[in-house]
Amino acid sequence: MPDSDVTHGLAMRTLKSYLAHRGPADAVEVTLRTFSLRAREDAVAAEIMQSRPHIVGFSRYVWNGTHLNGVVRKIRESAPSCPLLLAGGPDVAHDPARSVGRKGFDVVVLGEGEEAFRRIVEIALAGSSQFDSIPNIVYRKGDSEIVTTRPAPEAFEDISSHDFPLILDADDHRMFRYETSRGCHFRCRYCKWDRSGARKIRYYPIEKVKGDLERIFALPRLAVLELVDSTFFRPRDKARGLEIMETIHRLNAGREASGLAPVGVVTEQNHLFLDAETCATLSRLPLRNGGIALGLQTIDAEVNQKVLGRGFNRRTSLHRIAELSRDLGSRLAIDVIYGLPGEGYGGYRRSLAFVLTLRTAHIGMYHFLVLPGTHIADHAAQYGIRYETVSPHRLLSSSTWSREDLLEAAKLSFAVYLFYCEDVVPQLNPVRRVILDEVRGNSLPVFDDLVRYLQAEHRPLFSRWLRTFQDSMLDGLTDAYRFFVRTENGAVARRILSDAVAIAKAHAER
Ligand code: B12
Ligand code: SF4
Repeated sequence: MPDSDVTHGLAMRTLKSYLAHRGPADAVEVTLRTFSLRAREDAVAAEIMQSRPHIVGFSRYVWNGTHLNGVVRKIRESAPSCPLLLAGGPDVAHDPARSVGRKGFDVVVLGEGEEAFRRIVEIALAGSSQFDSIPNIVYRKGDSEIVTTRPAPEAFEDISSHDFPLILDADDHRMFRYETSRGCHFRCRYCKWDRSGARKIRYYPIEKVKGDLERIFALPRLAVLELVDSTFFRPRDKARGLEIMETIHRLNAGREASGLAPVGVVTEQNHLFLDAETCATLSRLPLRNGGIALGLQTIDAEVNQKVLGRGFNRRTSLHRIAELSRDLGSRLAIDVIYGLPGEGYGGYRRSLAFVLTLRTAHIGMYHFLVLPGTHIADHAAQYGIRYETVSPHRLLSSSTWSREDLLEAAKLSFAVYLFYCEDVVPQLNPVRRVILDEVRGNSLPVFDDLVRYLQAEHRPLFSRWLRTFQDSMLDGLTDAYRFFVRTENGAVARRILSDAVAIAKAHAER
């Protein structure tokens, strides 16, 4: 149940495609459903049960775990004969035994799920509920026995053999997520990107990728393609990455020739792997503003190396990122994290101040999540880390971050989103223009003043936005956006805009 109203998550598409091509396809009908996180749990449960499913599979991530538990409870309460309830996804792995039970899921699949899903369906179709032969799962046997099957860390999908097309399935397709490879070459200690931990990238066959892209780009309403690979241009992947980007150029040219708008691309890249040739290729993509995301996280070399386990040469990296921001301009978005172990609020401010000098269209500022199963979570005590035991596992405090520091960092980040990041609240873009055109040097003090202003002049509103923002970044920003578009808020909105422009201009004159 991903949190998008407009598209299905990629996991469910890949699972369905695998089943259709490798599984007992004729005997099953697979329907994909996506719900907003705002949908009521009983309504979601009722809608799922309306089609009288035999098996219901859920994708569980940090952002939907609590909601999913509620939906599962409602299904169990409402259905006299309950379907088999499965869960998979990155957020089941850390505590599967707690998710499985008479009130929870029947089966939890750990790690990549295509083959496990196929085998569960096959066994269920044969009328059995004995899943012991499937590695890497936890399931309820009978009324109360919880079985954890043989671990098989090596059982990662051989996606190079997945030569069949991805089933696109019906939805509005304004945005589509797609992967051409899995895994990551690095193993940063806070990240769960590469669940194999193998520091290896695995690839889908290039002909399949091209075929899928061809069909995806034929979708008339498609506006954005999000490529969810960890990176594209590692030296040994560069030729392949360029081939994929050139395919996208060709397909977009085809769209334009037939009167369709080109598709904007969003992609994650590693600054170390971008050179003149790859930048030139990326520059030709109709990338959305901030379409190329770089996960900088912090400019602190020691934190990068000793705490996060990332190779990081401060001089080279910052120089390279500054060059990229000149070459790729507004296409670039840089991500930073507040709450990282080993650095405090002062360190975060230094990273943010650096990123602001790059004048990118977007900055991603994220509250640190202590994702269970990561090295940092396993060594939480070493950094005095306290974090939420339930999703999304936000940092609560650590040896270097107090609760108050985290709150200050959230306020500052919120102000940067509001008044700096292009189009988060388009009505406030004039403030960004003043900051970019008129403020010289470090612009962080402008945002300190903007925070002070919101606290002094709009305290209830700012507190509400901030509370929502701290619960969910997207919801907090959406709340602010909605405020500014409502005509009944026009007078306050205009006042915030003119006061904020004046605050920024005051810094320009210094
Ligand atoms: C696209 C993406 C997003 C998208 C949304 C995704 C969506 N709605 O579908 C956006 C940009 C919104 C996003 C945001 C965030 N994301 Co994100 N995102 C991803 C990304 C890059 C790709 C997900 C994907 O489609 N993968 C491809 C599919 C095929 O893999 P998969 O989802 O893991 O599915 C496989 C298995 O898990 C399993 N499986 C999955 N579901 C099911 C269901 C069943 C029934 C079965 C049997 C098996 C199964 O089988 C699948 C096939 O093998 C992943 C990293 C990655 N490469 O996976 C991070 C990732 C999922 N995100 C992550 C995080 C932390 C976030 C944020 C919280 C970051 C932040 N600090 O704000 C935000 C939160 C968003 C929010 N709403 O609050 C973490 C999640 C960790 C976790 N425990 O859940 C990941 C793993 C990245 C990381 N660095 O660790 N994200
Ligand atoms: S943070 Fe980025 S580079 Fe590091 S392991 Fe995760 S995906 Fe790979």
